[in-house]
Amino acid sequence: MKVLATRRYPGPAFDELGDVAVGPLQPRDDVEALLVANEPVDASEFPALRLVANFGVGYDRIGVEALTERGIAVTNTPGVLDAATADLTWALILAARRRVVEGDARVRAGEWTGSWADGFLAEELSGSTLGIVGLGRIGSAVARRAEGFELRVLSTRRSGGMALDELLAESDIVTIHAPLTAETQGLLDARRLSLLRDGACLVNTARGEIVDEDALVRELVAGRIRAGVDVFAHEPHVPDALVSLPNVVLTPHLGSATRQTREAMTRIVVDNVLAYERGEALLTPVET
Ligand code: 8YV
Repeated sequence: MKVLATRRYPGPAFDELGDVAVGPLQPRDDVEALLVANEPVDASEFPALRLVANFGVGYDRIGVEALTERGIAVTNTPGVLDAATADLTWALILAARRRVVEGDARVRAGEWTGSWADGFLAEELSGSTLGIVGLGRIGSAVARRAEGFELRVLSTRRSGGMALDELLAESDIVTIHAPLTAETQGLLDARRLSLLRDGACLVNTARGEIVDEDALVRELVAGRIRAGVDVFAHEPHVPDALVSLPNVVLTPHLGSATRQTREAMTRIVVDNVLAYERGEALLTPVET
């Protein structure tokens, strides 16, 4: 198959594809398989296209329905990034809750000039309540890690679980692990964000669009809550207002960014392409 990849995806498996074109999604008649990282695909620009293999579990930007209608198969990389994303979630929970980045900045600025025995206090982690919005594969990995920190865990899930409003009002820390869909877009709107407890901590390693970003900025500017944010509504744009705030920790969409996980993602992407070429069943097809 003639393959176009939007970048050289990490790890040795990539080389098994042989002669791959690497570059942006520009119209081409010959391309039969696209390797993308959630970039929108316009099938009319690739008349020979038969397969889109996404490097990532979330495929919200690709336009899966339009592709499926044209008989183009789509695959993703579920499972292999659960641990890495759960670990980054905990890094953000710990950093935001214990003011780690703020402390680092104060040390670097030469502002640590005496004992802070009487200041720079944060809220204890152990004994607090963690609310997981979306108890799927990644949410469950976050929940397993919560046991070690002795947290009480609440959760919502696609079907079942508790009501979201109740979870928001009862949690000290809220972390989002839902896919971006029509139902979850703007799920944490201004009203729901206002339900968060004073001093609560909100962490998002899922998708920026699940939270009303302007409303989140307002809550953070008001200093009412803390946050750890890995994903944004218009990546790589980060709202200016967030950059100078001490009560938010910002990372550049790093959830799956460990060498081991990214290489495992490439392995799945490549195995899907090879399976398609051999006429075998796809490993991880996206079903619509
Ligand atoms: C990205 C992700 O795909 O899996 C997902 O849904 O968002 C990530 O793994 C990855 O960061 C490459 O952009």
